[in-house]
Amino acid sequence: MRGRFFVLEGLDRSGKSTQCARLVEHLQRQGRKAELLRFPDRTTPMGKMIDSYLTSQTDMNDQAIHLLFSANRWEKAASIRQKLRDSIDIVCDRYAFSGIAFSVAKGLDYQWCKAPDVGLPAPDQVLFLDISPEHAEQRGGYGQERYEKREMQLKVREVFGRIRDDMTSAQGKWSVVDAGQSLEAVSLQIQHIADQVLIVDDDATDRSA
Ligand code: T5A
Ligand code: NA
Repeated sequence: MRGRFFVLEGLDRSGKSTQCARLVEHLQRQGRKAELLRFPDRTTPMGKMIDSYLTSQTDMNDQAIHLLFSANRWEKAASIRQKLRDSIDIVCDRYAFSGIAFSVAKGLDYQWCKAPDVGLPAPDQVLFLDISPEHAEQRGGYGQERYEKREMQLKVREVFGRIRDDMTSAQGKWSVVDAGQSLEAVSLQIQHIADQVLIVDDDATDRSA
């Protein structure tokens, strides 16, 4: 059976990384092969350029950094498809939705931003961790990276809403999770949604966004 592709999205500090790790454990407890993936993947040569941009060590044109984020996903596209064929579930910390949301929030054109990611493997389920920027700010480590400013986060949240409204069923399902709850409560909500995805009999391979 084909692996399932889960994507966690949300504002900065909404708890994505914490919940991705927990979802991988939840899947593995059920005897499934599950692996964690994250974007940006800062370990590749392109990822290192992205990291340098996010930590404000270098500046880059808005279009150029947008394409770099997308290229960083394309680097992994073939391996994602292969893992899904090999019955490995993938839990992914951010994906193309973040790519669109942050660049559009900066002022780039929505359709232009969507184009470079067209054709990437499509997730089965997007879990959007929703939190107000005010609440996210109270969590540890906030404010160190480039986009961690309230005005920017408010715009990003708005664009995520537009992406959700635009999404077709072939591009995956989108569920909103209240990320302002306790760690445990958020995990339970995510696990419940994930379990629904596991029981759907879908052996289609190579679904594309
Ligand atoms: N970006 C990304 C683009 O512009 N284009 C793209 O294409 C992509 C892929 C870096 C930036 O890049 C942008 C978006 C980002 O601005 P990143 O590396 O994913 O992306 O970095 P962040 O999103 O900033 O990741 P964070 O680590 O800040 O946030 P997380 O993963 O959402 O949060 P997490 O799990 O690390 O938790 C943060 C803190 O809150 C606590 C945790 O213990 C931790 O201290 N916490 C909770 N506290 C109370 N209650 C809960 N329920 C909690 N859940 C977590
Ligand atoms: Na994170």
